[in-house]
Amino acid sequence: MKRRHLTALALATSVLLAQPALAQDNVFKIGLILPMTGQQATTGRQIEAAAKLWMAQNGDTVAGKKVQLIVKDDTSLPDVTRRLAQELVVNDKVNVLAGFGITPSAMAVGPIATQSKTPMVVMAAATSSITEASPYIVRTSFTLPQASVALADWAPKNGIKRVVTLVSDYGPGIDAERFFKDRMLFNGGQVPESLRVPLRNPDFAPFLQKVRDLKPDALFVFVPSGAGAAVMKQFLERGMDKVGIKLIGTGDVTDDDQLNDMGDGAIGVVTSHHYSAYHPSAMNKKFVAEFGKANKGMRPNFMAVGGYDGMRVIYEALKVSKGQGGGDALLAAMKGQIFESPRGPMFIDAQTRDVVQNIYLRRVERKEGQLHNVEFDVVKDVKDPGKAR
Ligand code: VNL
Repeated sequence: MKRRHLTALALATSVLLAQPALAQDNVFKIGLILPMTGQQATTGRQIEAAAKLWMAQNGDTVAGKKVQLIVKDDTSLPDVTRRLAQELVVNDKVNVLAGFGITPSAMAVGPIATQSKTPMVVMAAATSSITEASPYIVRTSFTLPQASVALADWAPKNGIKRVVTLVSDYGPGIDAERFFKDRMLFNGGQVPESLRVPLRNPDFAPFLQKVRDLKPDALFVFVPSGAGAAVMKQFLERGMDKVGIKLIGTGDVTDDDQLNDMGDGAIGVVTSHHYSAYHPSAMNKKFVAEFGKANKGMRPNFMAVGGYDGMRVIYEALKVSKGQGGGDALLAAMKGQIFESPRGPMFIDAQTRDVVQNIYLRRVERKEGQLHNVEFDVVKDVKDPGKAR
């Protein structure tokens, strides 16, 4: 009697325990770690909005599972990113880690992805070497070498032979500086000076004064998304354009999130990048319109498209692996994906897990009353040149 009672109790307990586990099995969790506050908050806001748009357009049930997005704010501090990733893996048992606004945050999480065999989709950070921080990393943003080389090919052919570089002093800036400079020299150009500004609270004034004294044909700039408007403002205030110095850079500086507020001084700035909100495809027009409608008219920037395509890669991998086989099956199904993105054609190289995509040359123009990055040339299917070194 006593024994039967115990068995019944044990049975009841195991059923109780099994229930949440069963429910858990039918949920697919994406831990989205982003800078939602602080200096890089625009990146978090753009990517979160894009991920939510993707889910609104494509539903939240994939392969019979309910997709749950868990957004965490790392304030762009890598120690916080690491702690949040740990909690998401251990406590929330997320199936995928995603987001990563800046390189140090992505680097901090690589070992956690490897140890827990959790695919990690890098939607923003863009230093070439990030994909080497874990075999579980897949990237849907871009790399700075990828974006910089095209501009160093364009510049000398267009009367810009002497260029001073000015970059944020960390991973992506150092990549941009090195690949832009090497390619300029290869093309017979000159880079008389390379300047680096701190990532946190940069003051561009003393650097711009130095550039003014050097009087190059152009100043090449890389600063992370969100910092471009400050560079543009100080560049114009110091009258750099008036003394004949052009501003060029990767598209981070004429970021679509800020460009329209930069004023007519931005007109004519040439940049190279993988995404413009003005990209003339049907898919992009729909993306921009629906993104704006869902977010009080906000214009998507290259961060948004990295988040949107990252969600595509995750959804497709879940579909193909049918939610079976855990992180390894999911990762395998992310590799080699090829699809049309609002940016244009896009490919996740199965060997490098990095993005292969078109890089466009664009010039800021006023179109339909708004400032836009208008594409005027394209280098097709660019692989990250950083991987060959
Ligand atoms: C990074 C690269 C961040 C490019 C960015 O904006 C950017 C990075 C926040 O790798 O840290 O535009």
